[in-house]
Amino acid sequence: MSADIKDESITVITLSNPPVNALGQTLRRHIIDSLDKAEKDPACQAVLICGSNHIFSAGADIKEFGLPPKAPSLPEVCQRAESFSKPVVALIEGVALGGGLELALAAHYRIAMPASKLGLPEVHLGLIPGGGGTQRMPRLIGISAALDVILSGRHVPASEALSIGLIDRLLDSDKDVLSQGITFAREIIHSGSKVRKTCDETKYQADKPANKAALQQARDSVARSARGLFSPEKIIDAIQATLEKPFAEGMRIERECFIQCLNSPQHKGLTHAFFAEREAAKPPQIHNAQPRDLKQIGIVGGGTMGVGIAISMLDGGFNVVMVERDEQALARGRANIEKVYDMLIAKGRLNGGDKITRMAHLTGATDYSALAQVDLVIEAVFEEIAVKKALFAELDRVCKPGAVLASNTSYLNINQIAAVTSRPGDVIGLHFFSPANIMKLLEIVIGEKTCDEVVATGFALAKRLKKQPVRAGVCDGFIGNRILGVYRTAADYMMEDGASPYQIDQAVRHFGYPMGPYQVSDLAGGDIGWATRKSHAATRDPKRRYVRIADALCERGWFGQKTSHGYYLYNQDKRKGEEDPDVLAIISEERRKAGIKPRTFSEEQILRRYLAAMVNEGANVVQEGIANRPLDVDVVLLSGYGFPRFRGGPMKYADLVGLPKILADINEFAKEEPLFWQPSPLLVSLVEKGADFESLNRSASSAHSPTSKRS
Ligand code: 3H9
Repeated sequence: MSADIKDESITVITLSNPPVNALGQTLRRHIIDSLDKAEKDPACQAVLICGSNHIFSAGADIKEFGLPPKAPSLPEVCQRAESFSKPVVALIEGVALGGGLELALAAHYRIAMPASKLGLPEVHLGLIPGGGGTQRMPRLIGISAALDVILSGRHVPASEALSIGLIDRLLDSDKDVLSQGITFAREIIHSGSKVRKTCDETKYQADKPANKAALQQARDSVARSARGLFSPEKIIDAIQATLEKPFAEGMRIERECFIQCLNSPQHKGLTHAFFAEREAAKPPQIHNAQPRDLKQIGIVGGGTMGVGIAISMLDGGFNVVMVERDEQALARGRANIEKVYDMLIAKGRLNGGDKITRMAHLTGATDYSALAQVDLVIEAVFEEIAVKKALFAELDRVCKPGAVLASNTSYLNINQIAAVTSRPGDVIGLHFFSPANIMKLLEIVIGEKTCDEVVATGFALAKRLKKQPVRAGVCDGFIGNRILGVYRTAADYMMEDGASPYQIDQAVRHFGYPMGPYQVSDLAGGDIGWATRKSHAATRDPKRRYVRIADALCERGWFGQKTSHGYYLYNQDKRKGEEDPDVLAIISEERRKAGIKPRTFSEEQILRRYLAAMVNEGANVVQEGIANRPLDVDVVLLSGYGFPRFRGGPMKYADLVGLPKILADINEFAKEEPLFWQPSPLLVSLVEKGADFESLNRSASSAHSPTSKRS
């Protein structure tokens, strides 16, 4: 912790706890001790609180949650700052988030650099602000603005913070931060301004009808859109207290709600997701490797995936060369990119100038020689191994030495693709998800010979594109699609055994998914899976049960939304389908042909099968090294497959339910369907040892990263 600087009449308290100045117990103690010292110091006339390393504070130390509480608590620290007898100024640079902003709210004045961001993102961790944020913020900026900031958890830019009254002054980005802070504190002293307690602020309390309406509106909106989240309701309860109760009573209510949230499984799931995403982005393979420099990117293929990837690259600031087979296809690709940008402009998410700048970085070609100078080329051509092999042989011929050769394949074997080149170390899978410019997940598929430097380049690229990278090994479908194949089969078996697709979709939605598997199938288009099934028909294990329902729909040309008919019927409102009696009749007929007497499934029974299949295959994927750790499986399913974030991912969910219970379910289901329900050896061994997936995450982190602070 850096020594505090004392400058004449101003005591500077520096928050220093790298990397983000989280307010752990040592730092909290330091703040209280420094304030106590400054209070007694007759020379001190004002206190300036600032952060080290260009960041104020990211809030409470999330790793301390769940451990026995250690004094002083964050509310005590904030209370001490607010009740300080001399003016306290919070000097904000970088972010002031969560408890960090709550400390600033308890200060008497707040000033910030233009690039800073302020927010109370506790809702993303299943919490409510617990350091007085729900009580001080509404008093400072009003109920309506506070509801917006706290319920969204968004990072408010400093200029907006100034306009809503969250800060008192925007500083000059060209001048030294600390000296501007000291100047401001001196102004306060010389103008005779006194302490100004946020808890005493009353200016927004008077407008009772507007405040009540804002609270009701927030409750309605949360009921509509929070999909089972617990903390938003609690946030509103605590904010409501600012209208009805004195400050101290409001603080008691906030604490009560905070503790309820802290003890909820949703907080555990969301916190797991937070750390898992960060761990997944730095796998052991890249610890000692330097990424290659990337400036120019080549993209082969201007179809849906090629277009999405191109937009993502252009948004990331790269120069892009798109190669297509002829001018017509190239023009179509270019037009589709423009279409996406025009849509964003229409929605106010992009301005016309940005579109022009981005499009200026795009060039097109119909000859592979245009890729001679690119630093990385990614192909998004037809998903067929012979096509990919021929293309990579060509890329090997034209690309400069050191260029990364990437495939966007979703299933195919990267080792076989790499083997046709003279530089397999440079070949990697970069599996984007559709629409590639929107979906966060990027599976980085590492072949047997992919060199660490190329892996590191993939992860650096993901960061630049603001994607969530996860390292995956080579197998059919990698992590995500392989697991999807298995839980989707479990759903198909249930459908053939008696559950309707609508009932399955509903159960999955009630669990927290935005859509059920059959809605997803209708959205993606049934024809793609049908083509794959037909191509695999000759090699399919005849002993394995095969559900023909999807084929029966496709044979009628019912491919989902694009044909207005799939599992659902799409009439006027094309996106929201209706249940279709004809589909149910087809399912009944298929059951009859397969000799199956339908039985009923409760929602709970549906979910147990669906999730057990997911967890079991997740365990297989870890056991085989396709995923580094269970947390990598969680991140893939969370960021690419709609698994509800508040449950932390399937492996975290399994830990919370208890692995013995999941294994018992699998063993029970195996009595009916032994070929499909084979317990993963990893799951069995964890249950035997009384261990869980989290223990594997921990041991993998400590084995590979001595600096990891995961707890
Ligand atoms: C709270 O404040 C509750 C209170 O209201 C009440 C209490 C009573 N604690 O994301 P990055 C680590 S709840 C501990 O890669 P970036 C992170 O794990 C808190 N550690 O960097 C990573 O570690 P590692 C409310 C934290 O530049 C490293 O810092 N606050 C914390 O992309 C770098 O993080 C939040 O929810 C933390 N609070 O983004 C803010 N924050 O290197 C959460 C980060 O070992 N944090 N770490 O992997 C963020 O949103 C981003 O980390 C931030 C930086 C924007 C700050």
